[in-house]
Amino acid sequence: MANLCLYGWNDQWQQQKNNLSYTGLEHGRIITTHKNRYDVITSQGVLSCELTGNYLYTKEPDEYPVTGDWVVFQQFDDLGIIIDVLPRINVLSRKKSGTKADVQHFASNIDKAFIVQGCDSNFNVRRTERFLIQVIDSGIIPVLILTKSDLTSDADALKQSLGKVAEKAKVFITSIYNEKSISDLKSEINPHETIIFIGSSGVGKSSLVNKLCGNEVLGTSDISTFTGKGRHTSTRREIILLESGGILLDTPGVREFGLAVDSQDTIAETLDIGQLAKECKFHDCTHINEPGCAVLGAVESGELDRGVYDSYIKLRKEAQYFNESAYERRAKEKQLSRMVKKIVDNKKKG
Ligand SMILES: Nc1nc2c(ncn2[C@@H]2O[C@H](COP(=O)(O)OP(=O)(O)OP(=O)(O)O)[C@@H](O)[C@H]2O)c(=O)[nH]1
Ligand SMILES: [Mg+2]
Ligand SMILES: [Zn+2]
Repeated sequence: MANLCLYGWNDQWQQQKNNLSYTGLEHGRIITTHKNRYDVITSQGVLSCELTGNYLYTKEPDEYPVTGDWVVFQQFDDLGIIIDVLPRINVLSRKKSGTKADVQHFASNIDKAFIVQGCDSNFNVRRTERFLIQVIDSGIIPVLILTKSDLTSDADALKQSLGKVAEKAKVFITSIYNEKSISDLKSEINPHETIIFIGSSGVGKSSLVNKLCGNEVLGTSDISTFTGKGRHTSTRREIILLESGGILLDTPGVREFGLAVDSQDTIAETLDIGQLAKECKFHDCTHINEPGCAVLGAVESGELDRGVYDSYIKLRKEAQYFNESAYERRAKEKQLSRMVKKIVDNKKKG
């Protein structure tokens, strides 16, 4: 028997289930996602589940359930059939690599995102900004973790180099060889909170999860940390419980983290440009070449770091492109479904 409260089930979820009149069905949380199957933790233990055919054919792949979702299901022998997904509190996504505007959801119903970076050659301020923007845009509390601190003589300098971005989140400097750093990080995890670990491959996400749990629940790579090069060791997203309470969601590292944000405001706010922009002469200033632009003025005076400004322009362009392409794609999809409907209707008539 599994106590689903340990996995985050509470009165609000029960209410959601009741509102949708699913009281007669069992519920559970997706702890691992495979290609066409889901491992769901239920009150009876882990059950392998599939989607109903109706779900598969009437929904877009980006509407399929993800790790972290609460689902209602019906059990047939040792297989569960997922009937529906309870409305998500939030979902963490990115732009699918190699596409213009396809969204890939990482996981849902997350309280905090631990954004992990190595204090070795992996460290990259621009990458941190990306992760931070996406996390904040999804309504998730970000936490920055600079790990492998044993590999540098000055982790504080790295933290300093994050500039104002470091003010948007708590920052932890950790090493799996420093117990105190691990227990400090653990104190950030409250019982019933779902924590997702994100970051490039090989930064040490699974190693941190193992250390926090106090045993080797996840496989980690044994590649030379000297080169700092990662190979994907974790291949799927999975949920692990902390004995002291807390739900940890490990993810495989990503090579590329494309933004999938709806609002450009999050980019400006996260990079601390929002306030400055209010002082520009023109309310629709693009901060590229307008006279009286407070943002450009701040770059000139050194108040705003040029690297942050360049990053802002680049990420804003990326988000704009993503949104325009997503809009075009949706319009094409609508057109296609209208065509299909017409054909079906004509067939019925004929
Ligand atoms: N020196 C040092 N090495 C570490 C630390 N944490 C992890 N490592 C090493 O870094 C390598 C990668 O660690 P993983 O935990 O597998 O990294 P990951 O982020 O889960 O990687 P993917 O699953 O591929 O995304 C392993 O060789 C770990 O032993 C640390 O704090 N210090
Ligand atoms: Mg891993
Ligand atoms: Zn401006």
